Amino acid sequence: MKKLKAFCLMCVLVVTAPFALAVTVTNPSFEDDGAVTTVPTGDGPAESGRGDSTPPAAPTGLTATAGSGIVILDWADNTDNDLAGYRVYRSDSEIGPFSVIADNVPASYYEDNDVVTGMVYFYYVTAIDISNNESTNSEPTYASLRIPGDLDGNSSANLEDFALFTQNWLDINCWYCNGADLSGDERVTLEDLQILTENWLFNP
Ligand SMILES: [Ca+2]
Ligand SMILES: [Ca+2]
Ligand SMILES: [Ca+2]
Repeated sequence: MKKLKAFCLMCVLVVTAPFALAVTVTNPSFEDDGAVTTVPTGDGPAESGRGDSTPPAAPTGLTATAGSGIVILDWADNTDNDLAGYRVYRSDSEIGPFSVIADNVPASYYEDNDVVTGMVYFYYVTAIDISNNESTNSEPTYASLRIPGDLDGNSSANLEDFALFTQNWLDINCWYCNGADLSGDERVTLEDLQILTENWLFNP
């Protein structure tokens, strides 16, 4: 038994020695000059692995224009050199949640045909670069497919809408104003009341 142990110890020494030697031999080449370029990278996704992590600028100037069965989105062209495209987000609520309705949009323009009359849609867009970095959100905007003055979306401008309207009376700097800013100037004033009354009891 002792002999065997002694023999095995020898074995270990003999067997491990070459490895230890190998390690001491390979180490210097690693520490030579710290040149990372000699480390093999294989066929991995070198492009994405070495791509930048700087996202593009957020798109600006987003507008949403409602038409018949369509909302047309337009915004300014990004000037990022490594721009790959844009991503369009939409929600049917001012506060979200927003979900992606279009990706890899090549131009600063998008037509949303998947819309329903009587709805209000809220949008923002982001820019994506070739390393798949996503910008922060553009300023949000919205498009209404309701008749003007129909704040609750039941296809008529009536007392219920007037009640909602008065709740936001004289609000300022509200980008949607719960629908009460009918003129789109981010404030609820007599101008909006006039639009509401013009469409009073309108029934398409
Ligand atoms: Ca554009
Ligand atoms: Ca209504
Ligand atoms: Ca207004």
